[in-house]
Amino acid sequence: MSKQAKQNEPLVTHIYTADPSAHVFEDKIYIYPSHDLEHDGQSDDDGTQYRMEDYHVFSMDDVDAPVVDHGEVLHMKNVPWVSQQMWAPDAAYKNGKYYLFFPAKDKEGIFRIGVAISDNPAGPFTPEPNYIPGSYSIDPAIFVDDDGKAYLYFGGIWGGQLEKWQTGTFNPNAGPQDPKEVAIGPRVAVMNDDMLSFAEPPQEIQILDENGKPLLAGDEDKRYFEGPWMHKYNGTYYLSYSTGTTHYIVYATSDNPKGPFVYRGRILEPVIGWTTHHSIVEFKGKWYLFYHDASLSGGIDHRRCIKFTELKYNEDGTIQTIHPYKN
Ligand code: FUB
Repeated sequence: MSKQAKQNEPLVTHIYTADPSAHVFEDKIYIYPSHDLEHDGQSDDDGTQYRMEDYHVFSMDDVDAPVVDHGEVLHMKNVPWVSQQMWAPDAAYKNGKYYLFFPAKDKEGIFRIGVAISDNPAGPFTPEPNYIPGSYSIDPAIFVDDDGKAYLYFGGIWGGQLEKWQTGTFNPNAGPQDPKEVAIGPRVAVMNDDMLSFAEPPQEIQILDENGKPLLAGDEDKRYFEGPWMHKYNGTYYLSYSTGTTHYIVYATSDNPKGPFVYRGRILEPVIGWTTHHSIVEFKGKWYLFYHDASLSGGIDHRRCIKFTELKYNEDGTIQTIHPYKN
């Protein structure tokens, strides 16, 4: 079941998909998205409506080629530690193998991050029996730098439970931040060479405004909410993410993959649906933004569809803002 890829149109229409993490492996674009389920159940700020149970992998030989569905590559029934909600995944190539990183709730209802391994970018993936020790929250994004060092970025507030980890242990009663507090940052951890464990405890990333002051929880059009992505352009590290409540994809830059990062601007204006989540990849000398919206379902937040569009830089390295519904 394949459909010709076209920019700004759903890449897949036979199932609902979201949170596309795109990479170039073996000269093709591979996409690792969430697989949204069609249900009419409860919807709330904790994201109960995002009930995903499995992952499919998609590939495109080129940006105008058919999108191939490689089928179900991992199901939660085969992951011993998972109880529910397999949310946004990502993948990396290292040691001659492909590693799929995915968040899900453990048997105690706490989000953790697991790894599954394959010899093939299209899977299927074999999960490790336990989640990564010391992992928590959601939205893993794995970045392998030019020197081979792998960094795992992760974290999401509200349903992603990041507020509950501010003291280092899980506090189920921790609530939203005061708007005057310094905003909670995403986390980064260097992976061990086996890609299965952290080489060091995760660190919180600082995101500063243009004047060098940390963004505050009340800076809702700029502060971190969820969906981190890391890419490198002309030697600079670009951390991009969703602002959640204000529905932007924004970015901050640094000369160090662990930051601190300085806020630089917007990449994507709001899309149809509450969530926005993206990835950025270079393919054949051009850069592309993969994103999702809820247009395929007529705006139902948890029935989304993955899309892509070209992303352009200005000469000074800033990114041109994309307006998803304007030509
Ligand atoms: O798809 C479930 C959640 O919605 C993701 O983890 C978030 O980034 C948001 O897209």
